[in-house]
Amino acid sequence: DGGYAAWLSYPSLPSGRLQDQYVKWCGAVQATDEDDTVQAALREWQRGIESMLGIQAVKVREQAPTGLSVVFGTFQGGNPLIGSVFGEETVRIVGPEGFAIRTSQEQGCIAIGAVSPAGVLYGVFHLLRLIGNLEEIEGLDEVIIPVNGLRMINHWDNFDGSVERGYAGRSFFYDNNHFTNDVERIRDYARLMSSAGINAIAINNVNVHALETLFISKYLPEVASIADQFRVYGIKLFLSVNFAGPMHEGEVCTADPLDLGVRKWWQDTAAGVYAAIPDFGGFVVKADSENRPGPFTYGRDHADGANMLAEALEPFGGIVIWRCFVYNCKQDWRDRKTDRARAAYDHFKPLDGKFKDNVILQIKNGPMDFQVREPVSPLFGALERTNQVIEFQIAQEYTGQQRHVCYLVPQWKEVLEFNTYAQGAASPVKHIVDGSLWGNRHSGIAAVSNVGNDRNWTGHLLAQANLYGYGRLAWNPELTAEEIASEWISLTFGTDPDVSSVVSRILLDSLEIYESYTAPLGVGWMINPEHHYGPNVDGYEYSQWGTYHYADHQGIGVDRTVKTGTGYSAQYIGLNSERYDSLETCPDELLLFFHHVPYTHVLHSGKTVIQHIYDTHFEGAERAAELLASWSSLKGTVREDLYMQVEERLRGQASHAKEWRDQISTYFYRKSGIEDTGKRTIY
Ligand code: BDP
Repeated sequence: DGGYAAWLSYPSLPSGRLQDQYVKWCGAVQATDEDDTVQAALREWQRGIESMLGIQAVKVREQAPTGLSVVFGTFQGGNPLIGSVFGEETVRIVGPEGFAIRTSQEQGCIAIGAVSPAGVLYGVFHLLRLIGNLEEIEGLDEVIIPVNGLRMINHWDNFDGSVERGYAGRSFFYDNNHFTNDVERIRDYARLMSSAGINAIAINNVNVHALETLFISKYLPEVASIADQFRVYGIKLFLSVNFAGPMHEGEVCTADPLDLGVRKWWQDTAAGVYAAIPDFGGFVVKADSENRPGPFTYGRDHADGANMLAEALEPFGGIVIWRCFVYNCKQDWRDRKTDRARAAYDHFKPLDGKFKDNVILQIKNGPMDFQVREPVSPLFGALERTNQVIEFQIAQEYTGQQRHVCYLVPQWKEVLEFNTYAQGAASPVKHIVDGSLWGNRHSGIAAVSNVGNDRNWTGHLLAQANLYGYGRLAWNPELTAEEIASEWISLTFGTDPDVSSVVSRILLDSLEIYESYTAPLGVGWMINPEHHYGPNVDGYEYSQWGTYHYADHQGIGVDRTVKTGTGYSAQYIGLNSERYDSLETCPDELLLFFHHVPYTHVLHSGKTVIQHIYDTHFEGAERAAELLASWSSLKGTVREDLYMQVEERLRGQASHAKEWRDQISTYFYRKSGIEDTGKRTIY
């Protein structure tokens, strides 16, 4: 297996009271809806039950089951048991993707009912998850509804089979400018995604190359067959499109969004897409960013660009997901007033309220680019009249590239909990992205995928926890990082409490450990240019990408204050703006993001900046080595093939963490000339 089944491996459960309970209820199953999705749920249920409990869930057809059973279906599907277990009130509140689940002693069944077949499927995955986590199932009575409407994955897969920022092999959608048509792999991927709650997937890179512009025309039949697979699992397919699409196919010689020929081209193209894929989700667009074409070329703004595409998709119910990752990647590093961090806000804040209501802005969680630590993007809170989704990166581009373990759920939680003060004292990001703060028509969460054709999907087996965790968090941001880790561990490795406590500790400590031996105090980058792996303090320092730390012999950090710096801190609202702008109140972990300080500056922790750098790097490397030691304690307990994969990665991480430690501490020792009070060897 090698990790292929991931969290759907359904490890067999220990015998005991709970197992008896499950066996008692799960011997028979009834799912009478003929719908493909409900039938897929039935297959999933039978597979899970057999694997976890070692029994067959016997399918009961028309007649009511005689003994105890599990029954699921849509409310309108006509199964009398579903009708008798759930009242009208439940049907009314369940919503398009939610489900109700109830153990009815009277009817002798555990029933799952939903409005949509996808809701039924989510309910079945839920019950399997409860069983896989040894939860009681005798007193169930809940209505469960996803908190976020859009729960999306963005693939950065290229038609040639490479994956931009992919760390788990190559694409399983494409190879060598062909579609792989790997039906089984794509189906298993859809199963995994829907079991984690994902309902939208964009299958190609936001950087759309020449041949990929043909996904919306010539290659529609192949795209449609992927959509057919996704549909069964409640997932809508999206495509990234090239803003200059009309020009690529040579029919129109401009991409000006106000040009009638261009508008017509997009309208016709959209019609063609919907003819092939009636439930097509919509377009994802990266425009005027990192050399991609966009409306700026024609003196138009991003509302013009997005609205033009929105108009084309509107008749079919499609949406445009327009990315706010727009900045100048050719800036002059000598100009200390230009600040890449400001860019998204400066571009999009003035456009608030100008987008059509089937446009959604996709905003990266931070103002820069998925660093291990950066503040939350100030655009959250600034757009009151615009649909928006947050964009996370599950792929570990800057967080160890799936060679280091870095469980990102705690980082995402922190971002979602961040209070923007946009509308009174309690305006956390999670209420902006779920649409509740401003009553948006569309809202939710998107994230860059971390999968590839590696046997275990994510390269590092423990990186599966990020993929699973992302989906679960998008479904319900109230789940804790601990709860998510614990679910994932049971579903992947089984319910042995020793395994659970060791793996859970590794996951939960990993982000802090990674942060401690890499770039310090929120300054970011310090990685090798282009591939972004491994330490290189000055790698981007004199480049045009806008990614600076400004370290010299006296101090370090980027002055983003109002008085002496770039003024970025003023993009935040009220207390946040004051807190970041002041050296006294700026939190330590973001100090160098907002301030340029001498190495001797004393942090809230009581340490100087330079001593903090030395200490965290030495401790971090030590703790990285301890991760390997803890994992080793599981040898013989965790399945051998899984054990070995992780051991190999943790070994690599332990030695790479030392390289980080040595380069960073040496660099700052030489720059500052200040001794380490810990008297460790720094060259
Ligand atoms: C950066 C990646 C780059 C992506 C870009 C994006 O380094 O490869 O194209 O983000 O989000 O993180 O468009």
